[in-house]
Parts: sequence; C-alpha cells; structure tokens
Amino acid sequence: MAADKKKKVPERWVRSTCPYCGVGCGVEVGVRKGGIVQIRGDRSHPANFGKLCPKPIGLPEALRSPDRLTHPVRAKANGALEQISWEDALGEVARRLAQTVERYGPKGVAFYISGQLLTEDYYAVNKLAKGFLGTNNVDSNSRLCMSSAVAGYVGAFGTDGPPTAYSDIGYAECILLWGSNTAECHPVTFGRIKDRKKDPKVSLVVVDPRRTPTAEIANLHLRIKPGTDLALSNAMLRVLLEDSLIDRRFIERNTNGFEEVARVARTQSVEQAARVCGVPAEEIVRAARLFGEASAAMILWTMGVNQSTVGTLKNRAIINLCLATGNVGKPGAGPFSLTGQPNAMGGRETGGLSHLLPGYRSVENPEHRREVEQLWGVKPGSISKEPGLSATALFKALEEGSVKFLWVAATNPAASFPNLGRARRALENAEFVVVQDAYTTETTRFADLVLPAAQWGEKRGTMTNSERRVSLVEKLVEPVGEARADWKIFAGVGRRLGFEERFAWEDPAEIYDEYKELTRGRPTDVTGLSYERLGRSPVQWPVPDALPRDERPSGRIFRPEPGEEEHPGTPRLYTDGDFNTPDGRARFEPTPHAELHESVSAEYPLVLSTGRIKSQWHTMTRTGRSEKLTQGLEGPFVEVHREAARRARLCNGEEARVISARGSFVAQVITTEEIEEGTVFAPFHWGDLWTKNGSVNDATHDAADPTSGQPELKGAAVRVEPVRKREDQSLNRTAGEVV
Ligand SMILES: Nc1nc2c(c(=O)[nH]1)N[C@H]1C(S)=C(S)[C@@H](COP(=O)(O)OP(=O)(O)OC[C@H]3O[C@@H](n4cnc5c(=O)[nH]c(N)nc54)[C@H](O)[C@@H]3O)O[C@H]1N2
Ligand SMILES: Nc1nc2c(c(=O)[nH]1)N[C@H]1C(S)=C(S)[C@@H](COP(=O)(O)OP(=O)(O)OC[C@H]3O[C@@H](n4cnc5c(=O)[nH]c(N)nc54)[C@H](O)[C@@H]3O)O[C@H]1N2
Ligand code: SF4
Ligand SMILES: [Mo]
Repeated sequence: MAADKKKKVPERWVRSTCPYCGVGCGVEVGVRKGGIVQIRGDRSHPANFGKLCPKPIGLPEALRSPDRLTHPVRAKANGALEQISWEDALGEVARRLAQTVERYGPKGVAFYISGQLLTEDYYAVNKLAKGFLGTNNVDSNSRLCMSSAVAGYVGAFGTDGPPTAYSDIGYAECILLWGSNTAECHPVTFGRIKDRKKDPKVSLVVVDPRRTPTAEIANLHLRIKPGTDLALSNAMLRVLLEDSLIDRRFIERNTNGFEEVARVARTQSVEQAARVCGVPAEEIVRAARLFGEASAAMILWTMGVNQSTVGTLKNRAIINLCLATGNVGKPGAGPFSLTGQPNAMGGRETGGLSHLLPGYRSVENPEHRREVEQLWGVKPGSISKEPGLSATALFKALEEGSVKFLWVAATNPAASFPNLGRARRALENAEFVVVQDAYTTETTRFADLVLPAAQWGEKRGTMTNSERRVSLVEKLVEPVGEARADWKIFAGVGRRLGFEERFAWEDPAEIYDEYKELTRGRPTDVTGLSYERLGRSPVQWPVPDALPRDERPSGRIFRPEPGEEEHPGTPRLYTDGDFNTPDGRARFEPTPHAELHESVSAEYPLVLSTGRIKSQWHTMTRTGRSEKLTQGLEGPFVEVHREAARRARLCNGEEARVISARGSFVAQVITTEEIEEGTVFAPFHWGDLWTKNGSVNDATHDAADPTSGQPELKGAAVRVEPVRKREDQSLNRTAGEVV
C-alpha cells in the first residue's frame, strides 16, 4: 500500500483547466514518469480558487484505461476491422471528401463536432469545412445544449455572450436558478452560491419540476410542471408591473419593445398561471417580489430552459425579466446562461454552429463572409451564404440520404442524440462515416473509419468558460499509441486536399494567433491574448491588444509588450447600457406560453424529463472508467412520484420499462415525493455499451425549437410499466417443473 502510494507521488505539478463542465475550473496536474497521477484544484484560478468537484479527481484512471483507441482503424465491407497507417487514413478521408463534394456538391458532406473540442480544434475544422469545402454543414452537440441561449442573447442584445461574471454571485441579493441542477452539474459555482446565501439578506429561488439537491437549499422552490416556464415568467412580470418593481428609467433609455411584452403578460392572471404551472399563486408572487425587490438580482439557467421547443423564448423571457428590472450590466445582476461543456463557449466564438463564422459572425451576413474570406485567403464567394444543417436537421438529412459523408468528432450521438432509432438509421444510411474519439463508443460501431484522438492532457490549446474566461489547457503527457490532436487531424486532411499553406500549422499557438486576428474589433476580441499571457493567468474577453482609448498613455497607439500594462479583460458586458444591436438598445420579446411538443395521453400519461447525476459525465466514456466515480452506482434508474407509481403498480427498487411512441428503456424505479406528480426523471448516462435494455434516448423525441434548432430533451410522453421479473421467473420455474 505504502509503495503503491509512493508510486503516485507526482514529480511535478502543471497548471491546466478541467476538461469537464463549463465552470472551467483551474487544476494542477501531478505528472510522474510520463503519466498523469493526480489532479488538485488551482488556488490561483478565478473560476474556482482551488475548489474542485469529484469528476476530475477520477481522471487519471480514465485517461490511462487500457481500452483507449491507439491506431486508425478501417471497417471492411465484411465487418472485420483493419488497423491502418495515418497516411492511409488521412488519404482515404481526403479522397472520400473530395469524391462526395464532386458527386453531390458541398452539401453532401457534414461535420458533427463538440463543445469538448479545444478552440484550436474547433477553428481548424470550421476553416476546413466553411472556407475550403464550401459547406456550412458543421454543427456541434452545442445544438442540443446551448443553441437556445445563443439565440436568446443574439435576439435580445444583438450578439451572443453571457454579460456576467462569477464574481457577480458575490454581489447579488436574489439568485434565481431556473431549470438548473447547479448542485450536481456545476458544483463549484453552486459552492459560491451557497456561500453567498449565508448572508441573510440574500434569497435563492429555484424553478425545477424536481426537488433536486439544488432546490433543497432554496428559500423558495417552484416545483412547476415541465414546460410551463413561460406561464411562470409572464406571471412574474405581471406581478412586477402591478407592484411597480420595474425599472422604468432603464427600460426607456436602453430598451425597445417593453409595452408589447407587458401587454402579453397582462393577458394571463397570476391564478391562471398558477394552475398551468401547478404551483400556488402565492409562490409566484413571492418569487417575483424576491427578484424585483433585490438591489441586484441574477438569473442562472441551463437545460431545463434551453432543451425545449420554446427554448429561445424561455431565454428571452429570462432576459426580459432582467431588462425590466434593470438587472443588466451592473455588479450582482444579469442573465447568466451557464454553459454545459468545457468549451461550448469557445465553439460559439470560433463559429462552431452551422449558421456561424468565427468572431460571432454569421454566414448570412455578406460583410462577415467577406471579412472571413479575406483572412482565410480564399476567393470571394467561397463561403456559402446558406446556413448549414442544424444537428437535428442533419440526422434527418442523413436518414433521407441527402447527406452522404459524416465526420463525427468528440461526441457520441449513438447514445446522446434524441430519438436514437432515427439517429442509428441515419448513421447506418450514410455512405461514409468517420468517427474521431479517444475510446470505443456506441458511435464508433457505425464508423467506416475510426481515428484515435489525443485527449485532455495529451494536447495543448485553449477553452473559454461560462463567464467568457479563456484558460490554457496544457499538454502534459504524450498521446497514447498513435493518437493525434484533433486540430492536427483536420489540418492533415486540409493539406491532403491541396491546401498545404492554409493548414501548415505545426503548433496550436500558431492556430490561436491566426484565430485571434479574426476577432479583432469583434465582441469576442482576444487580440490581447497569447499563450504566453494565458500562461500567466486566464482572462475574460473582450481583451483587445490595445488598451481602451482613455487608458492609453498619450501620444502613441498602445500595443503593450509582455510585462507592460495590458488590457485587463472584461468582467462584465453592457455596463454603459450600450448593446450590440443597430440602435444600441436591448430588445424585449413577447413570450406567450406554449404547451410541450408532445402531449400526454391515456396511453402515455407521464412526462419524461432527462438529465444528469453528479458523479457521471454524459455517455460515461471517462467517468464510467473510474472506480471512484462509479462506486455505489447500480445502473440506469427512473424517479417516479409515489402516487404515479401506485397508479402504475410500480414498487420502489423494481425494474420497469419506460415506453414512448418511439422506443423504450429499462431502469430501476425509485419512488419519491420530490418530483412533480406527472413527471418521471431519468439520467441519460447509460448508453448501449453500459446497459442491455435500451437507453433513455430511445424514448426521447427530436422535435426542436424553430429558431434555435434545439431539441426538447426534457418532455417526451411516456408510460412506465413494471418488467415483473418475479412473474417472469415464476413462469419459468413452472415451465421448468413440467419438464
Ligand atoms: N455531473 C455532471 N455535470 C455536468 C454534466 C454531466 O453530464 N454530469 N454535463 C454538463 C453539460 S454539457 C450540461 S448541458 C449541464 C447541464 O446542467 P443542468 O441543466 O443543470 O442539468 P440537467 O440534469 O440536464 O437538467 C437540469 C434540470 O432541469 C430540470 N427540468 C426539466 N424540465 C424542466 C422544465 O420544463 N422547466 C424547468 N424549469 N426545469 C426543468 C430537471 O428536473 C433538472 O433538474 O451540466 C454540465 N455538467
Ligand atoms: N436525453 C438527453 N440527452 C442529452 C441531454 C439530456 O439532457 N438528455 N443533453 C445533451 C447535451 S446538453 C449534451 S452537451 C450532449 C453530450 O453528449 P455527447 O456529446 O455524446 O457527450 P460525451 O459522452 O461527453 O461524448 C464526448 C465524446 O468525446 C470523446 N472525447 C473526449 N475528449 C476528446 C478529444 O479531445 N477529442 C476527441 N476527438 N474526442 C474526445 C469522449 O471519449 C466521448 O466519446 O448530450 C445531449 N443529450
Ligand atoms: S465544477 Fe466543472 S470545471 Fe469545476 S471541477 Fe467540477 S467538472 Fe471540473
Ligand atoms: Mo450540454
């Protein structure tokens, strides 16, 4: 034991950033003999000041797991797998890409990427696809995660980007957590909220159909029915209006469209809203007053808001509440969308959705296309003006056959995509599928070519967290086997397609320097950053390379050298009330309530909500390989309200099948009173590699928000039936006795 411990004492500690959630905690990584042996919190990192949640602690085990992908592998027509060289693999990808573009046009190819790629990876693949292949079919799993927040911010403020900072939590008097299980999904941020709540004048309000560990410490928990958020937000606005808790001055000076929003809010009484939401009217009134009476108030939200067919409107409703009370651009205030994945923000910045270009630009804007074409050195007109397919539209297109070539990187759609029946048909139907991952996953099984990716700790680059803070991710050890950094793989294919000079990078720092030129003068300006500066400390954008005019030494254009005074970064946006819209005013948007896409019925009487637990990360590729994190976990489960369980004759602890119109999965029933009665909840972590009887996304549907394209992963109509193992077993036993 002692010897075992000694083996793990690090020889050196290196600062880096946690690869899991969007909190973006700084870590110190203990390295010994070319391996990662320990992770601890970085006390100097402003996202966490040394605190960590359990997930990264389990990383060393997962990273060195013996079943990593180590070589490129080709699936032969007879299903056999054949190890091939990188030379052959990259050659084949380039050939297939070129062939598909020639035969079917650029729209015949598509990339499905991930908020877990580094900014440099994201930039490389976007440049390749949008600049050199002429297709905007590059979409990210952020479509399932953050796209409603992107649409919400763009609609209200003119551009994307959370205007707030974590430090605002320290100044807020009311914190509203909306559709967010912060305690389990953003634990370090939750720690900050808990600390803040120790001050008796601070109130915490949680809006969630479940009494989660987050809701447990709230002053007020609104246990609404799933999908009724807009009824609630409109009623809250009505109370704010009636109690004169709105900030007329801010509204008049800095916004447009309030009167229409107020009119829509007045069409519904608080009592009506209370009935729709299934909560007492007094609770709605109390929530509105806590929010409206606070000197500064924040709303933090995540998937209970975004994953909805009205996800964009829910985002607008939250921003409306902040604008109506003047809670934008001042300390302790603001609408703060917490990002899920570690670099979903970097993805948005580099143009990682199918309608975006780097620097918060849009493919539909001719000026934006021209700027990017110039910087990429491609002919005018090279970038298509048509937005590419959103992820959900992409999988439909693959199923129908209009997209032929699919390249998947750092995401596992055969487990995480809604309506898996369709997703599997789509993957099967594609002519050629490349999957780039660090492990064998549910998705690699559909690949014609599997490319082994270097993962966290094996490559260098940057990530941006929820509060716009850019941090360095360090290369600490060599990649396993022949695994390669994602940017290197994309660049290798770019070179083989004949664009040697444009994809000639040798080092990720060169990519960052190229990328940052595309942010010059844009809202995401990072021209003041370099790996050297980030090595000293992480910084919040915008961070231009010249100091603001009034802070410059007189007489010269100030571009600081390292060590000279630098732009300090920007904790808070819109402090001057000037927004990124053409007239500088923020926009209100009416948000009438709409029902969930799929209604419950006699056959499917319950609403399936899906999500996460604290110890596991998505499809378990890393957290499922850590003994520390899987301890005590028995497998898939579904939480059912005691009354609903009684009606369906379900007992606590027994196996049940959760069935929707599309498919089903088996999970252990946990009966509880902590959930809204008509709702059942199941985490989606266990895909087909971890469970035999279907997985959560067999039951979910892929209907999406019309503006953001984000699917409603929190609202499928289902019924839950006992599997009745005992009955089956007793039948078997009877049969056995006869024989
Ligand atoms: N441990 C862990 N942490 C993670 C992740 C992980 O996999 N594991 N993933 C990361 C990622 S990518 C993401 S996106 C975030 C997600 O973080 P969260 O959004 O906090 O997590 P979820 O569990 O998906 O959903 C949050 C809550 O939404 C509630 N909800 C469901 N329907 C509704 C509704 O109609 N209205 C309201 N108001 N609430 C509703 C659910 O009951 C649930 O408690 O977590 C990040 N952090
Ligand atoms: N039912 C239901 N489904 C959901 C959700 C939900 O709430 N409910 N949430 C949705 C949301 S918000 C999200 S973000 C998605 C997440 O779902 P996925 O995107 O599928 O997430 P992961 O399971 O983390 O998959 C990441 C993959 O990347 C690999 N990987 C890790 N590092 C690297 C790297 O550096 N390079 C490469 N090439 N590969 C790497 C990992 O091994 C893993 O296979 O799930 C969505 N699906
Ligand atoms: S809160 Fe998020 S970023 Fe911080 S240690 Fe946990 S998973 Fe990593
Ligand atoms: Mo996410």
